[in-house]
Amino acid sequence: MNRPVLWQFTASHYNEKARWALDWKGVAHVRRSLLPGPHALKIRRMTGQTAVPVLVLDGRAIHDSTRIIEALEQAYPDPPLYPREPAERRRALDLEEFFDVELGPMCGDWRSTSCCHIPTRWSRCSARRAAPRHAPRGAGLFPCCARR
Ligand SMILES: N[C@@H](CCC(=O)N[C@@H](CS)C(=O)NCC(=O)O)C(=O)O
Repeated sequence: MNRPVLWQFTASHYNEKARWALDWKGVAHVRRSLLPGPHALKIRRMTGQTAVPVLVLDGRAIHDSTRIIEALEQAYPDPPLYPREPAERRRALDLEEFFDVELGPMCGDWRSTSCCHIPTRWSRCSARRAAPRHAPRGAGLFPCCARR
C-alpha cells in the first residue's frame, strides 16, 4: 500500500484532529499543506467539495475528519481511537460531534476575527509550510487583513 497522503491546512483544528489520529496510530504518511483559497481547485477535483483535511488512503480520497478517523480505525485497528465498549464508544462519538459541530466553528470564527487585527498574521499562519512559491501571495489573498 502507498503511504497515505494528508491534504491539509497547517493552522486548523479539524486538520490537527486528523494529524493526531494518524500520529496516535503510528501511521507513516505524507502531509501536503495547501494555501487557503487556491486549495479549493485541487480539493474539489479530488472530493467534489472544498474542505480539508482530506486523506488519500489506498487510492481513495476521504474528506471530513470524522470519516477519516472511521477509515483509519478500519485500516489500522490497533491502537484503537474509540473505546470498544458500546456505551463508552457512543459517548466518545457524541463528544466528537459536539466539539466538531458546536465548538469547532466558534474556534474558526475566533481565529479569523483575532487575526484580522494583525495584517500578516493570518496569511503567515495559513501559508506556513504551504508551497513556498505561494507564501508571499498570502497577504494579497486576504484583504480583510489590512490594518485599520
Ligand atoms: N467537518 C469538517 C470540517 C472541515 C473544515 O471546516 N475545514 C476548513 C478548515 S478548518 C476548510 O477546509 N475550509 C475551507 C473550505 O471549506 O473551503 C471536518 O471535520 O473535517
